[in-house]
Amino acid sequence: MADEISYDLLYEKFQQRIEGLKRETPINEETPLEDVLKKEGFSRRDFMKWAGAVTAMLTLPSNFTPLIADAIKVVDRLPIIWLHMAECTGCSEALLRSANPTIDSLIFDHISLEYHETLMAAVGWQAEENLEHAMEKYKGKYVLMVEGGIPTADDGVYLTVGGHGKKGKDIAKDASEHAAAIFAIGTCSAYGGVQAAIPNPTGAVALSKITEKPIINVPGCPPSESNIVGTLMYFLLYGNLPALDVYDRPKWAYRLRIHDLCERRGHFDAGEFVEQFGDEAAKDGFCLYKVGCKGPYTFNNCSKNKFNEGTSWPVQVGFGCMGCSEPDFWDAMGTVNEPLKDRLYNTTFSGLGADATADKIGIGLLSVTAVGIAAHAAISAIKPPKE
Ligand code: FSX
Ligand code: SF4
Ligand code: F3S
Repeated sequence: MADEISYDLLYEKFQQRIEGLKRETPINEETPLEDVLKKEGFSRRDFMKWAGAVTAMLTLPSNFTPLIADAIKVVDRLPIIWLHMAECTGCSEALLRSANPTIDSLIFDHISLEYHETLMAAVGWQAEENLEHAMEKYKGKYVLMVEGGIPTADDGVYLTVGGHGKKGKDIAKDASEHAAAIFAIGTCSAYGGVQAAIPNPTGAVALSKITEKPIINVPGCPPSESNIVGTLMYFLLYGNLPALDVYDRPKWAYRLRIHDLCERRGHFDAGEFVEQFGDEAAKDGFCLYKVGCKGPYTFNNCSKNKFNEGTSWPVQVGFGCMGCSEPDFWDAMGTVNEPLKDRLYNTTFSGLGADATADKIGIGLLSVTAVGIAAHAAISAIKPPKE
């Protein structure tokens, strides 16, 4: 009953928020989203299916689906500034460069991207001016999305942007100052990423080390398009920040371990492991733990949401999870093709172990899991490999 009452209130709150946004002038005055989707061949049914999936993803009851469908139509009232720091642009690619556009990518194309270095037409001084104008015009209203780690060694000289040679760390700090919400998109921005891996020559750090402002981390190398759009939808609906775990990741997306929802989990529990890539067990789709899967240590929803238009995800194609949404995974997750075995994963970014769990369930619980995995692996090691 208590839940029903709170959902009623939430429904009302969302309605008010959407009505409020409707009263604002759309920044993107071009084609309405419905027409964009229709032109790309998406039916009303496809759209409602998408809205239903987002509703479920945000762990809202299914009667919220029409509201989500309504909300997305006002997404172009949110000005977005997207900054590139040190990275591979995989986060932008993940979202925008699928072979056929998805509803997620079309939405992202449609929203008002006031500044995005790899997408905007402007170049040189004009681009720099665009950023300054957008920050001024939408002061306190824009959503800032930052992709990439931020070099700080030698006062940040390893990342400068534009003709004035402004340092990445200063651009990110300035843009953070008057943002309505800040998303660190990808593991690089959330935790430093590949350029922060030992020996980290450029002194790359997470966005959270550059600004005091609250940040929502959307890690993954890259994160899925649905986690990026879902985080945006959350902000659109609630108008505030989602509940976050100890690493500032939204709990609705990063609450569970890869291992908890993995389609190969039954094989793990049965002690059926791939011993080497290409063996019979690999063909049978057995568990990838012994060839390096870090799913037991990694919090993300990849098995549910998948990548590339929901086609697949690492474990499905036969390669273990690398732990790409965990802090310092390049260094802390060991060798890619080898299991961590009984090594506890407890020396990471900010001194917390991933094993502290999304909700601080406690080191103890994971220690038991980790020991369980080691024992499990040892037991299966003495079993003859499956023919
Ligand atoms: Fe690349 Fe983004 Fe990895 Fe980093 O994704 S996919 S290196 S998280 O910042 O571009
Ligand atoms: Fe899936 Fe990896 Fe866990 Fe095996 S170890 S069940 S492949 S997540
Ligand atoms: Fe990354 Fe593991 Fe998902 S490597 S993409 S968190 S399956």
